[in-house]
Amino acid sequence: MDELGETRSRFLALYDHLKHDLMHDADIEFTEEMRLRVEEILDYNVPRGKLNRGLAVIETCKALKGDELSEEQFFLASVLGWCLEWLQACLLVLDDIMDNSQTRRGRICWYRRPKVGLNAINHGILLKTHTHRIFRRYFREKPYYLELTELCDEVGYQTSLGQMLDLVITHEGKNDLSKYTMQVYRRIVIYKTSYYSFYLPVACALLLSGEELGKYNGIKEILIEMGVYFQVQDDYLDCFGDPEVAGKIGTDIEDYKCSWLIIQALKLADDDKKQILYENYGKSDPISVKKVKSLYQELDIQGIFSKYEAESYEKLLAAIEAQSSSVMQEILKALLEKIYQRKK
Ligand code: GPP
Ligand code: MG
Ligand code: MG
Ligand code: MG
Repeated sequence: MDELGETRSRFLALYDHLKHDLMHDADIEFTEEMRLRVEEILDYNVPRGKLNRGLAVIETCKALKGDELSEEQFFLASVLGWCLEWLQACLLVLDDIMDNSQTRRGRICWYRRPKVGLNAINHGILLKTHTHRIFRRYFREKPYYLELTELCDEVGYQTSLGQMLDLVITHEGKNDLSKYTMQVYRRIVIYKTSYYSFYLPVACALLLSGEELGKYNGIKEILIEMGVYFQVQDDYLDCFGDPEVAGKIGTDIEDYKCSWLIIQALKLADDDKKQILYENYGKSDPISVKKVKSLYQELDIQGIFSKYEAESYEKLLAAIEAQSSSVMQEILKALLEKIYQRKK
């Protein structure tokens, strides 16, 4: 097994331990029924993703140390990594309800499961409260506890505002599709995706390694741009990805989303094509969706995406190579390589 594969399996091995902690919390009088339900919620929603965010905490800690982590350091980095995966599970459970999605990670969305429905809102809240309990249990005595807690609260707040913007803009776009501009788009995705997906794992690893968040100038900006690139890919895959590979069926056209694709199409379309977009975007009937997709193809949005992907990669790489710390360069490059030309 290669090094990454080994890190992954050591990381995965900790999941049951954390789940066990939560199901046998001494402060709560669990019934067997409650335990089973919690276990079901966790097993369905927490461990089955790409684990990018969780693993990034461990990889970043390793790089900052410049050596293998001790057992204790690996354990703490993994606990923190799992907290980010728990947060991700919370966000996805709730996002799928708001986006009326069908599938996630290759299976039916949690809220669409029998006997779940809108109970999933509470399950999302439960998953979030779990992160606080895990934090308290393992980090309470640590010198960085307060800063870590505040960091996670701040990023949670930013993400929630980003999701709010995503939904508000969708509502506005319904009256006027021309509201969808790159400026608006960047604001949404920086808040809803970049902070928690890219800045948070690296910032967590810095605190865990006893370093200051502001130590490396300019990395926050790079991580935010990486998040924008990641969300553009997500928007592309929503329409042109293979649901079998991505594990989810796209909903952005039906949902009237301010997606990167519609912004590009609006920029290129002449009046006739714009008319087609205005008439068919945001409708859930398959014929309308097909018309929008055909128009994307006519406008060669796929070609424009490939160009964007190559340019973003080059720009990010140049910004990373301008970093004075070679360790930080290594960390950021690893993150970029993981997502470049991703299919899921
Ligand atoms: C990705 O948007 C953003 C999130 C998952 C953050 C959700 C934030 C909340 C506060 C619930 P997306 O809808 O494009 O993701 P996906 O394509 O995976 O559904
Ligand atoms: Mg969404
Ligand atoms: Mg969604
Ligand atoms: Mg999406």
